[in-house]
Amino acid sequence: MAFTAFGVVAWLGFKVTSADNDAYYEQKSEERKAKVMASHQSQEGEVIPENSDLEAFADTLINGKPQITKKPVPGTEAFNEWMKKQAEKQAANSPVKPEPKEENPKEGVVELTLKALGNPPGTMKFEQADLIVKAGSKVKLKFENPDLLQHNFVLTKIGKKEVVGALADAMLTDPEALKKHYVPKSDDVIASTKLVNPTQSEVIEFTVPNEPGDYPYICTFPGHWRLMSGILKVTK
Ligand SMILES: [Cu+2]
Repeated sequence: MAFTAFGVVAWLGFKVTSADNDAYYEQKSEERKAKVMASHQSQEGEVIPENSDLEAFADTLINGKPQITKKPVPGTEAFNEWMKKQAEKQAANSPVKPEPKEENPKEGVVELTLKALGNPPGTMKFEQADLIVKAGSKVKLKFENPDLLQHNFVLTKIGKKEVVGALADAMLTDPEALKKHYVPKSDDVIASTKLVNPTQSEVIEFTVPNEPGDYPYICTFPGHWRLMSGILKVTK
């Protein structure tokens, strides 16, 4: 009996300590992330996105040729112009993010704008981590891509982010993948845009499901969805 009691106490002790450790490591990892971001931003000029390597690799696999970067050669007039533009973009993108606000569906179509994060380039994130809309609304969504990489927007059914993400990754071996804009053919996909090129945008219209809940949205360019995702919060 005493032995069992000791076992329970020891187990509880372990639980508490391990929870503390998790929080500690999470905090440490947040700090590390902040440091990395700060060091990126402190560098003059732009950081060459490591993730473009993945994209170039994917392109090589699919098209058999490496992707040609549009970045101008340093020292040229075009490069100075490009640097200026990047700096302006950085200034425009850094202010505080707007709070997501609930739209009123009763006035016809709800207009939403979702942006890929363009700064730092190649971050592979959406600027808005969530959007809020009422169940059954008609939505007109503008997806803007100010990033240097191609991205899309794919809305999935509740809890289907991983399923659709895995289907997207599997498209690396599909020779038709680019034609399909890397959008997997699946009943779990509710709405999607094409693959939107850098500095371009696309507007799509769709009807929000009637069932309230959290509907994940992801970019299905292979490898992006693990970082590049958000939640469409559907309310009653
Ligand atoms: Cu993407």
